[in-house]
Amino acid sequence: MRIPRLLALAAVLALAGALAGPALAADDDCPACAGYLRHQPLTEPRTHPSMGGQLAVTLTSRLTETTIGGRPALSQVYNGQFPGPTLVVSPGDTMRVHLRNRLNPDYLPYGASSEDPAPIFPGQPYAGFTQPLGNLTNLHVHGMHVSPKSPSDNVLLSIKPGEDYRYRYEIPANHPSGLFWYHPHRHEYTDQQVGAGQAGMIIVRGGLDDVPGVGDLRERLLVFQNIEVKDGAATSSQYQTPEHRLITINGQVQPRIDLRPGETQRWRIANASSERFLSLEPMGGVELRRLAIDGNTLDRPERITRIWLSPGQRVEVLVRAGAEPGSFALVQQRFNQRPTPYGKQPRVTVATIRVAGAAQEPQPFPRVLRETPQRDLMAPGTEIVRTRKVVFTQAPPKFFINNKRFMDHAGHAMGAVFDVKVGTVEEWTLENASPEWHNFHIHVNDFQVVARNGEPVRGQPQWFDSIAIRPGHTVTLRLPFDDFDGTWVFHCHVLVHEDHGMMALVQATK
Ligand SMILES: [Cu+2]
Repeated sequence: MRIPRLLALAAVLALAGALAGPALAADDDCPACAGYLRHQPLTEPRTHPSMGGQLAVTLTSRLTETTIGGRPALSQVYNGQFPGPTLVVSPGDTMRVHLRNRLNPDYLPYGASSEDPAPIFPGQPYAGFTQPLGNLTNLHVHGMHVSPKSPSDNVLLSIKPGEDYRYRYEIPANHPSGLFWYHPHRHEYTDQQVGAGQAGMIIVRGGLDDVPGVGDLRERLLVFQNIEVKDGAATSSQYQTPEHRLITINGQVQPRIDLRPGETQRWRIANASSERFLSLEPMGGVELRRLAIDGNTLDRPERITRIWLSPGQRVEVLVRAGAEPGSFALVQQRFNQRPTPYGKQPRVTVATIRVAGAAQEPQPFPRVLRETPQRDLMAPGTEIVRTRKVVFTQAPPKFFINNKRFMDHAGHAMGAVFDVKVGTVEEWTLENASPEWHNFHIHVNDFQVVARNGEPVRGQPQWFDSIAIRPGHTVTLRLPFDDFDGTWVFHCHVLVHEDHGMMALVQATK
């Protein structure tokens, strides 16, 4: 092992030297990246495609040696992979996931609450947070419109170490096509498990795949995660110090993404980090058009210069290279997530876009992406049966929705409960009455954003499953409760907040 790794490192250093120039100077902005294998061509997670309407996969949750940035690292992942495998299905399919919990049985037992003083990483910068290492787990299919009842997407399940659970998801025939993902959702332990790398993508075929000028392009998948590796072991992002904040793409550190001059590629991009907001910007070389958000295909492509992804969100973009060859940094822009020194995220280079090789004739961007326009709950005649307020407040390490905390699985203090009727539409105004960013995410049904700070949204309908709320701001949504009854959750997708109480229940009846 040692010699090939040294050779690989030498090759990388040589390559980095060859590519060094003004466009690449910015990649010195990542002290945490030093020592990892960098500038390697982007690779992608392995895929498990459905056949004949069926997909059956096994996901084993285990603390094991995986590879991060070309180096071995001990972490809790699925099937030894960081990130986990990509599941590819079609609307109408049955997706079976055999989840095997092989997490360490010596971790703290069921019932250990978030308030138990068990600091596991000494000197952690976000004082006041304590989390027992959790060996209970479950699975959530993020963004998917499937039943919330067992054996489908019931995130209130708690699967013990050594036990197995067989999920079965019936994907509706009219399910949207696009990028979704899976991750653990066991309250109290979600942050540490997702933060350790337990995440994988779900691609639902169709939609954009059939649009000329999109479906025929070279396709790439970029899964962003954030992680810290200390002494060969991964820890959750919340414990990171600035010099250790590593943003990986498909488990690689600062990979190289190749395009030919004039070429257009279709990138599916996911923010699978546990708490990091992404504001990505290419430093020249390419033009961007946004095609879809959170698995919702837009009516028309939108010109963008930055790719904004709050935790849990996905986006699809067309990336068209200019005529001039060169190397261009893809940077994560500076972002102030919290009013603490630790909350200031510095600008950092996350990848290199290399435009090289034989030129292609640039193709025009498509004008229309859908045969039928998106549903619009701002249209006249939309009946709103109820309006509500959803207020996000905090007194770290306690986090609240409407002054209530979601506490534990033993039935104690389960947070606010919203009773809704299947087949109706409600309007909720989210208010962030705290000094840091939050990110509202709801299961089962997506929502349309209709106003920001009371100002109506203009342009084509904007559908999401997760939406960021800036401190002191409001976002107004219209939510349809289609098809499914049962109990599910909405919460902040900054997962350390969710684990510390910022979650509430929806109870939908027919
Ligand atoms: Cu939050």
